[in-house]
Amino acid sequence: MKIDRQQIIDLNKGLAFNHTVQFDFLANQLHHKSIDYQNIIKKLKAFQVAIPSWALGAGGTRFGRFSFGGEPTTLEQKLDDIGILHMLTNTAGAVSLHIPWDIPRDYAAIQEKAASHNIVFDAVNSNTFQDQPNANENYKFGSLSTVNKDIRERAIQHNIEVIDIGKKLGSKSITIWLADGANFPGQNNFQRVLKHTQDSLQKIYQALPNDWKLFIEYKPYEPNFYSTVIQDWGTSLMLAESCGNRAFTLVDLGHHLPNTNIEQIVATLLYKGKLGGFHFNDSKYGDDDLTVGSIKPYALFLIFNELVYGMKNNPQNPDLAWMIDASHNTKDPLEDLIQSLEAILIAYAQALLVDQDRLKEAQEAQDVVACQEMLQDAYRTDVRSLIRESRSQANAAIDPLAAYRALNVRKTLVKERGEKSTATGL
Ligand SMILES: [Mn+2]
Repeated sequence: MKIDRQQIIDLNKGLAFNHTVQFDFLANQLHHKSIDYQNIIKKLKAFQVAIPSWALGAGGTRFGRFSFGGEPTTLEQKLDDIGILHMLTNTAGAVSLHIPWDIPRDYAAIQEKAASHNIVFDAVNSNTFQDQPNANENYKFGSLSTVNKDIRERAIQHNIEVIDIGKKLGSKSITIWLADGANFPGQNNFQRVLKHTQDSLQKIYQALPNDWKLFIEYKPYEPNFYSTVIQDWGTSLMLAESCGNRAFTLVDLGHHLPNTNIEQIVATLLYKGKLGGFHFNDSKYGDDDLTVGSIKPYALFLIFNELVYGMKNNPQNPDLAWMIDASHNTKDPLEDLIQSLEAILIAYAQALLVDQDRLKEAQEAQDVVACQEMLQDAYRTDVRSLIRESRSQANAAIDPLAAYRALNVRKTLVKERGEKSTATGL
């Protein structure tokens, strides 16, 4: 299925009057506050988030998987789904591939398909957290960190193969997340597994093309429950520094213990020029992979406040890679992704409302109340009509979720692909 641009323009016509009333109201308010809302709209229009190839089907849990009709079964179909998202939202112009779930069979055809949807290839992701069918490696006790030298070498080789696949598609970065760790005290010698991991990452880094970046993700627990080798941002940063200046830390919002001050981690990494990328999702208890902004929208805004500050004030930090990393067990994955993209843009737009110069003045005057008021005023501003305006200007859907439903996207996909199609992934 491919949505025609004209279908969206026609749907927008029906929403134009209400949208204009709401947008004019907000534009007036922002004008009175001397906020350059046109510049914010420009930034929203340009903002692109990579959709992970594993998020287009139903997600699995440890207890089961309930498939969703019309799931994409090939990489081509996954790109078609992202094409639909991008057409509706104007924010999904990139894909993040997971290898080996999505190894292209025909590179030229895949590149052509992506180009036809205006999708670029963002970071590629390696997988040493599960054994592949008929593979020799056994990652039960770890991969890059394990005491078994042969398995370590194979895991390094896998990552180098992933880089080679990415090179053929035009990717410029690889993300490594390690499931390595221990379930019980004494199982691993902490120092030895850390050294193995560092050595392995350095070998992968040596195979990295000059214009590529290496992103090192961290996570405090799961699937191992006693310890994880790369447990936190400090360990990730230390490993990135041991590799070189093209290695960076990647922050996945769900990979923190409850109540962690993620915005402070973001600020610290930006200051050191070592924040490489982001995996957006939300969580209540752990790595819940829930829809972005569905549980802690204020925390998301505070994170974006640091990101916006960093993008303006930290030239030492490279452009960031924005990705969603979520799993959908009960929702239509495409609807869920539309909700996530909306939540990301809302937090970004709110953060752009913060007058950093005035905030600095209040901070220097030690006016705690004024500081808090400034952030909360931005957060409590309903910026949705700004986002709708940015989409309308790009001929994307003013209301993407409503358009998705009005165009019967899922029904059409089920008709095309069947009720029982299953996407690759967990
Ligand atoms: Mn992640």
